[in-house]
Amino acid sequence: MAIARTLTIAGSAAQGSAGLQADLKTFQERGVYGMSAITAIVANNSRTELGIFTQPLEAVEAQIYAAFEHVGIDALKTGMLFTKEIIEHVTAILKEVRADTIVVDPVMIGKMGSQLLKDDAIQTMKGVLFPVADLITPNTMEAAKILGWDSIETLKDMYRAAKDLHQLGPAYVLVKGGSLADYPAVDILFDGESYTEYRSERVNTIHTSGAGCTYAAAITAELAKGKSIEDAVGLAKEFVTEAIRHALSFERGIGSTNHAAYRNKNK
Ligand code: PXL
Repeated sequence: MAIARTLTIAGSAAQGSAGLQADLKTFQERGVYGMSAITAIVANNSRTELGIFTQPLEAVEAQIYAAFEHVGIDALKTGMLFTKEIIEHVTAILKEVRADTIVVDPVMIGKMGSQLLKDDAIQTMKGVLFPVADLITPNTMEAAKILGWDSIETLKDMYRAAKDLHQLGPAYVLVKGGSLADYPAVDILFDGESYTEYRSERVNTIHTSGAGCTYAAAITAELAKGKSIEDAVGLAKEFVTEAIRHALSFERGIGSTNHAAYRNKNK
């Protein structure tokens, strides 16, 4: 049986809501075959100061080759890449294996506040990785940081940001406006010529850990199955909105997006 194949190159989020755990759960929910290459293990907890365990470049490289050689890839996404060395190495491999359909989620800060991209790696992400991306998916905070702006506060700012980010080389830019206070959750897709707006109602919850990862993973899954970027984003927006609407609280701090919620949507 032929099945679409996806890879996430990302961090492990030990608590299960975000990172490659979110990606693999989402891949499974969307009916594609999921694989992972771990860049770093994130395990923040109260017992030890050590929360992030970066993997050696050789380990990252070996995992990516394993996915390409043993299975093959229809679409892949990157999440937490953490260091400029990892970004450079991953980009070189993706060029060498001629990967296409690359979704870059420029993950910077986790919902629990962990720094998931070093400050000196932002330039590398912009200059080296963005030009090979088919789609980049920054939220407004990430978009502002990448562009060197103070902040993005309005829909108009989001349109300008999408345009400026497109200049950095990705085929498509999706600026996610979920954190803009005065609007429903509006996201803007730009392909260099035209803009598409995606809207959903704002869900009032703090339990959104993993939302960005889940959104980008759902897009990647739909692209692997052959959907256009416009349609993949539309489906993924519904998928992540449902995951936020039915978020899981666990009654301690910020809870998880519910990666399995969408399957019950129309039941
Ligand atoms: O949600 C962003 C994110 C991405 N990747 C990893 C994470 C997190 C948030 O905690 O841990 C590995």
